[in-house]
Amino acid sequence: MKKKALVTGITGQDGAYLADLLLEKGYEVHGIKRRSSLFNTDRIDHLYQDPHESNKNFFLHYGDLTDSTNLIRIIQQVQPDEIYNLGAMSHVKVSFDTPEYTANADGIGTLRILEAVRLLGLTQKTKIYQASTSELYGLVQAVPQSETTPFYPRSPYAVAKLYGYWITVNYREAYDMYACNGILFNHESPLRGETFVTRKITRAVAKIALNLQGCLFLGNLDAQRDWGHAKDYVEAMYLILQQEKAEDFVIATGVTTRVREFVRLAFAELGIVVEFKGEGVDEKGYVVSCSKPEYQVEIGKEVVAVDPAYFRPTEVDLLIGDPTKAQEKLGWKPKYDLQGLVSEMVHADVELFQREKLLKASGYVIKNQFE
Ligand code: NDP
Ligand code: GDR
Repeated sequence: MKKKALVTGITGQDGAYLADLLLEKGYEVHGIKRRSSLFNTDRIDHLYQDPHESNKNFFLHYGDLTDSTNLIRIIQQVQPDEIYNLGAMSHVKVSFDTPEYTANADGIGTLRILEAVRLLGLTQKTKIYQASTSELYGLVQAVPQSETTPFYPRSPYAVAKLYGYWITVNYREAYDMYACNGILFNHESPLRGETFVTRKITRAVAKIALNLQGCLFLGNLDAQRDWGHAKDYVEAMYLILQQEKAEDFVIATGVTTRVREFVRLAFAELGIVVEFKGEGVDEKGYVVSCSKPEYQVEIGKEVVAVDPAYFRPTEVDLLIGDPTKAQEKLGWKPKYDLQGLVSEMVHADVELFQREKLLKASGYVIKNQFE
């Protein structure tokens, strides 16, 4: 019998990589997708199977984490061996604009999954992975952050995820459920949402190099993040649910980098050297040299500037994770380093915008200006 996995947030960055991994491992994969007025399955379109095919192993169900009736219906129908709860309003800055919705989807949504499994009598069958986050650490208490570092959330998103974290621990202890938190530090990829800082940078660098954009406006250039690759991190999610005992794990690289440095590395990938001058809101990045003939950016051009609109009411200044427990108990080790991650993201975006440039030259309108 094939194992069955149910993935919420399957249309997101991690959902797409996890679906690939689980299908590779022979699982029958079920995903929950939200109804939207435009197609929202770009990241998983390659997994589409004709509904009339007999040997299907990939299924999508309409649903939403804010609606317990559909969660109960889908879980009853699928009877999953494993649930990966990746669905969330995952943008920290946006959570300040939509705090109540974020609490509902990210906090109570987690409770709805746990409670559905309990009500359906599946506590001894279904293992649950909860997508917890390094944002729980928030205001720095100690570094590097490990499973025992105290939490101090700094956004409506992080507070909602704090509820998700503890309700997962509580259901594990109260009902003897196999329910675990993966406390994952930032992880990125070419599939990363366009408004998260790394993807915003790699898209802009590609566009600037191809003369499709003038300047990149960013918020806090001093923030430090522990950035890994999503492909490595979904492997850890899977491993967390394969242990004998349900436990929580920090997943991180143990290396931290400032936003400013990520920008430098991304430009350098295309042979463009950028130097920063000035301080605070007046800080700017200028092109010093450009060594690759295919990317002609004017020397001295201002390519990065600060826009305070991107500042957050409360910021998380420094994240650096301690993955020792994951290394020792899960045998988890990332395959990508930061350089490899930056390189893959930048070149994927160059390819994307080279195609867009061709379309533009042929008279097509370029969409998606709202970043
Ligand atoms: P994305 O934003 O790329 O994906 C989020 C997914 O959740 C999308 O499929 C989205 O659907 C879905 N979703 C949003 N709201 C709801 C809802 N109300 N009901 C059902 N589904 C919903 O996030 P990532 O893939 O990057 O992250 C996956 C999970 O891991 C999230 O929970 C995130 O908070 C958490 N996390 C992420 C980290 C990271 O660095 N990437 C680090 C630590 C934790 P749609 O496509 O329709 O918008
Ligand atoms: P984060 O990721 O908030 O860490 O949450 P994001 O990429 O949005 O921000 C990282 C840091 O960069 C600074 N920053 C900017 N951020 C954005 N988005 N846009 C900008 O223009 C900009 N300029 C500077 C931010 O202030 C911040 O310090 C991500 C999400 O995936 C969460 O769901 C997840 O839980 C955490 O990572 C771990």
